[in-house]
Amino acid sequence: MAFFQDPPRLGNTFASDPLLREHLERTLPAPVLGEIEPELRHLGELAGGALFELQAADRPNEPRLVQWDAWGRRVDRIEVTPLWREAAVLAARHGLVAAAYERRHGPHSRVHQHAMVYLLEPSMDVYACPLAMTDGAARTLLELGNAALAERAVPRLTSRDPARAWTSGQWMTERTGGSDVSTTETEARRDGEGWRLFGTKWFTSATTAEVALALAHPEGNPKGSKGLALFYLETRNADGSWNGILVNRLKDKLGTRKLPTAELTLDGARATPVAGLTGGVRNITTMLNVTRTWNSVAAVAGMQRALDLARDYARRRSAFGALLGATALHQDTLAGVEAEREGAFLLAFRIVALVGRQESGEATAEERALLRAITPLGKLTTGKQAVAVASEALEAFGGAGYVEDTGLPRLLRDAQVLPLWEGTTNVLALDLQRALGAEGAAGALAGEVERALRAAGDPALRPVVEAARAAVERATRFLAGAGAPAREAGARHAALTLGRALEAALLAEHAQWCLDGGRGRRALAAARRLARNGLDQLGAAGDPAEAALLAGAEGG
Ligand code: UCC
Repeated sequence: MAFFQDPPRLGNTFASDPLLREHLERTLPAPVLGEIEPELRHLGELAGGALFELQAADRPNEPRLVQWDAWGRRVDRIEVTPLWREAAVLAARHGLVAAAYERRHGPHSRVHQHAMVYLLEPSMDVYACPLAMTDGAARTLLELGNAALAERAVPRLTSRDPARAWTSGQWMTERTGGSDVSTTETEARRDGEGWRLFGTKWFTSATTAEVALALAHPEGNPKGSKGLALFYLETRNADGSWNGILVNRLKDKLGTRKLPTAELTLDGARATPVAGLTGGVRNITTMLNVTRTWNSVAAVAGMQRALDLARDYARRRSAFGALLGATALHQDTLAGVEAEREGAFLLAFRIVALVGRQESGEATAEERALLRAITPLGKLTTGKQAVAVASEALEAFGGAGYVEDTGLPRLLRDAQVLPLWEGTTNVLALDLQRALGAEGAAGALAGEVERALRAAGDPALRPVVEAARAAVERATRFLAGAGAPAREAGARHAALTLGRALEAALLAEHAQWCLDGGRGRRALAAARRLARNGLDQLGAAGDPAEAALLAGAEGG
């Protein structure tokens, strides 16, 4: 009989993730865990079962822009796919944004929220994007203290009722740039009724949102980022027509294919300043720090999904007379990748825990400084790991990982956006340097690594402790000692060194807890492997003479 390969399968993705369960048990009070665990188990069942099946069935579908109706009216209707429609309902019902604002579990509410996001996102095809921006918009409106806007929008942005819930966009990027937004061309002009926006937004994700926070340049303000203001706008008028917005086209992107990302013309969209008529960039950073945290969680969620599938496949696929999972080389490959994802997971969820402490007013000054630094650090480190892990996981399927109807290539395409949007690796490496320059921040980061390493007393963890300490010392010396051009050239290497060292430290701490509680040696093996994968990335840091490598043939 002809041979047919069994496809990889998922079970309950909460049950199949010991690290998630251990982490929650280690960091949450037992009553909190007792309250949230049944729902997490349910979401794990859904994510590995019915929603996973819907995702597979939805694979060929993509969002569609219908610009004209049959009678020639401009309608610019964006139709999303069935999976996204289902994701919107699930997200509202389970409170994927709301849980953070209801604060049922005090400082642990953010962990609760992001544990749900982590479980559902891999089966929702990047519906986390609109949710992240919605969370970011709610936090920004509250933090900037615009009571009228907060009262109007936050109950909708945090609603559990799918019929009432709103999502938000974050409209920054223009043709002039998405990293450097100082040359934003969108103009804000005042008329008798208030402010109106005119310009082009070049990359607006989830353009189905009901509201958006947008950067614009109020007429008469000085040029440059300090002359920008942050505006709130509702995308539709009361009668359902667009609020001075034209959808020019949807972007044809490498990945995030279910996510409708549009180019927009703002042609007199009514908008309200959120907090004054300057300081827009500083004001939108509240939103960016929220979406960067989501990015870290989405990165670790994607890694876990890729590995869950690769592990299952290794138990089903035979080659050269043995199951793949029983061969030493395949085991070694997957172990190296699993160690990356375990470190990344603990870094992402450490950020989440600190956000929860900050929002509940319990964070110390040191924790606040630490959070400011590890938000970009986590985003840049986990984003890079997500791409590497997805690529390796696809390779673990051989050619099947490269074939669309297996559903596997999406894992790599959707990972590739993670280091790119919400601040590229380089932009965030520079932001990290800025954050570490603030009083107490460098000490807070070094202190966090030490805190975790001090907990890791088992002799088997000594190589991890030594490697993490050495990496932090080297990066700290580099950042303190290098002149400005070298510090900029080495920013990415220094940042990744710090990020990987912190991951190793958190993993060592976790491994010790597992050893102490008789929970096995998996985390110990992961910590040791992460250290052997390499923490110190400064070896590759730039030499100014390397500029010649960019010169091409004519540059000599
Ligand atoms: O929008 C995009 C796609 C949307 C899709 C979102 C989906 C998310 C899904 C995730 C889950 C799946 S893509 C576009 C993304 N663009 C960015 O993220 C911007 C990247 N660029 C930067 O972050 C830059 O560092 C800038 C834009 C912030 C730098 O701008 P400027 O003009 O040079 O401004 P400054 O002077 O550097 O910063 C202005 C102020 C300063 O404070 P003041 O005014 O008091 O001196 C900074 O200290 O903002 C402060 N600041 C911050 N504060 C800058 N960055 C931060 C920060 N991260 N946190 C706190």
